[in-house]
Amino acid sequence: MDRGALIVFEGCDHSGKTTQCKRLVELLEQKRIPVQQFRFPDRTTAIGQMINSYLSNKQDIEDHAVHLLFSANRWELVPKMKVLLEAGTTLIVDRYAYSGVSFTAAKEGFSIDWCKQPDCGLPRPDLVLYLNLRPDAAAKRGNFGNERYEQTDFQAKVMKNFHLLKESYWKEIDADKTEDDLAAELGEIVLNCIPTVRERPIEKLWC
Ligand code: Z5A
Ligand code: MG
Repeated sequence: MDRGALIVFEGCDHSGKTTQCKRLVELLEQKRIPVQQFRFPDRTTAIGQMINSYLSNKQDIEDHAVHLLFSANRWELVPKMKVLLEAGTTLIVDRYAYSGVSFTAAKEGFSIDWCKQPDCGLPRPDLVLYLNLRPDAAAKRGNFGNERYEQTDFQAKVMKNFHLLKESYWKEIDADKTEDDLAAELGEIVLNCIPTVRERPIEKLWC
C-alpha cells in the first residue's frame, strides 16, 4: 500500500497556520485524497489538558517538565499517525517538534541540543511549510491573546530558533498574501509532494 505524506506547518505567530491547515484539508478532501488533520498541542488528551492549563496561565509547570509534556503529547499520537500514514492517509499537522524546541530554547538556560532530545525518533515530516510573516504584517492580523508566550520579545527569540532548525525538507513561504493566494500556492506544493513519498519509508526525526 502506498503511504501518505506527513506535512507539517510551522511559522510565526498569526502567520495563518491553522487557517491554511483547514484550507488544505478541504482541498485534499475535494480531490478525494485521504487526509487527516493533527494539531499540537493536542489539548483533548489528559496530557494536552495539563498543557492547556499551563498555556492559559491556570497552572505553573517547571520549564523542563512542561517541555517533556509537549513532547509526550506528540509521542502519544505517534501510533495513530503511523497507522494512518501506512494506510495511505496524508497528515496535515499544525505545529510539531520544531515549535517544541523553538519555544523552550527561547527560555533562559536551555540549549537547542537539550530541547531536541525528547523528540528524537518521531516520524520525520516529508515537508515542513514554514510560513514567514514580518512582525508589522502579523500585528495587522490582531494583537497577541492572553496565553503564556504571547509577548513580542519572547516571540523574536522563538523566530531565531526556528531559523536554526531549518532542514532540506523545509519550504519557507512568504505568508503576507491573501488567504486565497496562500491557499493556492500551498495546495500546489502539497499536491506535488504527495506522489513523491508513496514508496519512501517513514524516516526518524533528528536521528
Ligand atoms: N508550543 C510550545 O511551547 N511547545 C510545543 O511543543 C508546541 C507549541 C507544539 C499554542 O499554540 C502555544 O503552544 C504556542 C506555541 C506553544 N504559543 N504561542 N505563541 P497554538 O498552535 O494553539 O497557537 P495559536 O493560538 O493557533 O496561534 P498561531 O498558531 O500563532 O496562529 P496561526 O495558526 O498561525 O494563525 P491563524 O489562527 O490561522 O490566523 C491568525 C489570524 O489571522 C486570524 O484572525 C485569521 O483570520 C487571520 N488570517 C489568517 N490568514 C490570513 C491572511 N492570509 N491574511 C489576513 N489575515 C489572515
Ligand atoms: Mg494556530
